[in-house]
Amino acid sequence: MAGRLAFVSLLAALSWARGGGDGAEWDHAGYVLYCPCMGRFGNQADQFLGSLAFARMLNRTLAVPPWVEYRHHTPPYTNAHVPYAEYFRLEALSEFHRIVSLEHFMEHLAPHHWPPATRTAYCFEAAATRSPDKRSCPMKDGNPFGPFWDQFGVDFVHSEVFNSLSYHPHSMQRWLDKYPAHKHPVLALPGAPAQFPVLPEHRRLQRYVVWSDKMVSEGNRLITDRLARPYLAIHLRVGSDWHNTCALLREGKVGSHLMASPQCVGDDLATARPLTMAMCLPSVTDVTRSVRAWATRIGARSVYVATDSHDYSEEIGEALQGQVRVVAVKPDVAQLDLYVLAQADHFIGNCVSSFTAFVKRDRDVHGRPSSFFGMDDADSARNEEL
Ligand code: GFB
Repeated sequence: MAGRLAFVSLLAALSWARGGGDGAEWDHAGYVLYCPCMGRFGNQADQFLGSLAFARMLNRTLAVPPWVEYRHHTPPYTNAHVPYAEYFRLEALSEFHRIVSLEHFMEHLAPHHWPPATRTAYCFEAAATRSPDKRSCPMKDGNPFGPFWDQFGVDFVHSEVFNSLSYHPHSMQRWLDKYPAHKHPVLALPGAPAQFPVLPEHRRLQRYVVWSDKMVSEGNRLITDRLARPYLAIHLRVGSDWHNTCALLREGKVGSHLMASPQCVGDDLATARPLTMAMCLPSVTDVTRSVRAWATRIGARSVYVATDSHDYSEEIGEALQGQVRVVAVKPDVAQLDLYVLAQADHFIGNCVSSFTAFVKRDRDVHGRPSSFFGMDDADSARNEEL
């Protein structure tokens, strides 16, 4: 079976290399274009999986957008648009569905097949009502929308407004009837045609999100140079924006489902377990307790801390009585943290964060174990050690 899978992958790679999947030719089944205009990396990655499923549902090629990275605090303060292939292998996606990078689409296909006078935007009526004339899709209003399309020199000259469609599979036939590819070859959308958080059935698509060679080599170098296996990795989402997010929970303004929390509490709200503050914003005591329990359980020789703010490395070091190396690199490229978290012998993440969710899905694909701050399993590990 493994041999057959390898053979199928090889065929896919060869077809890609020959041009069968590199988007060199126009796809008469049409294209889906969108701006990943909601949230930061983890949010964009969640919605990317749904967008991939949406493109496949409509049998259109997905123009894979660059990641939008916000540089609010570092010069030049404008958004960076980082090609998908910088972090992940484009060709791995084509094992699931036809894709082309948006950069390739704009450079090689758009000049001939999607010339400026034909550029139509497609959006929900609710979005159009926010525009001055109440009838145009607000494709370029504000940041990140305007800069995203401006990087490709795209302006939209028409709008197609819809209201009785959704991105869910039960709308598939209505999409096909309303926007057949021969009349509407390029569906350009203001945001991802996907839900946040990712739908349970789309989580498995993470297996097609495969790290680029560059990330593998940089990540492995970091692991070899700085860590000793077995290593425990943790994600601390504790910065000021996160305090504001978790305040919604503390004040009872949200229930169990808060951003990526279905990954912990369950997808069905009716049966979801309660979401607690320790799951959203673990205290330093919660963190050191879980780290100590899991470090003991796996015999960790080092602990890798990825964080958006404090790394608590002093407190963690003390809790481990100086026996285990505690490493917090704080790399400029957040994806390097994601890579190292994904490779750990055990991972403890934050229930509510989609940054953690990316790691959890990646680890699930490779059968690596994960747990979450504030949940029982860390405590039960601790109890086993007592
Ligand atoms: O990835 P993300 O959507 O996860 O956004 P959430 C959080 C961003 O913060 C990441 C940085 O993309 C990183 O840029 N960040 C967080 C980190 N944790 C780490 C870390 O451990 N290491 C490094 N290097 N960087 C949502 C946001 O965040 O939270 C929304 O997408 C909003 O825009 C909401 O801010 C409150 O799901 O955690």
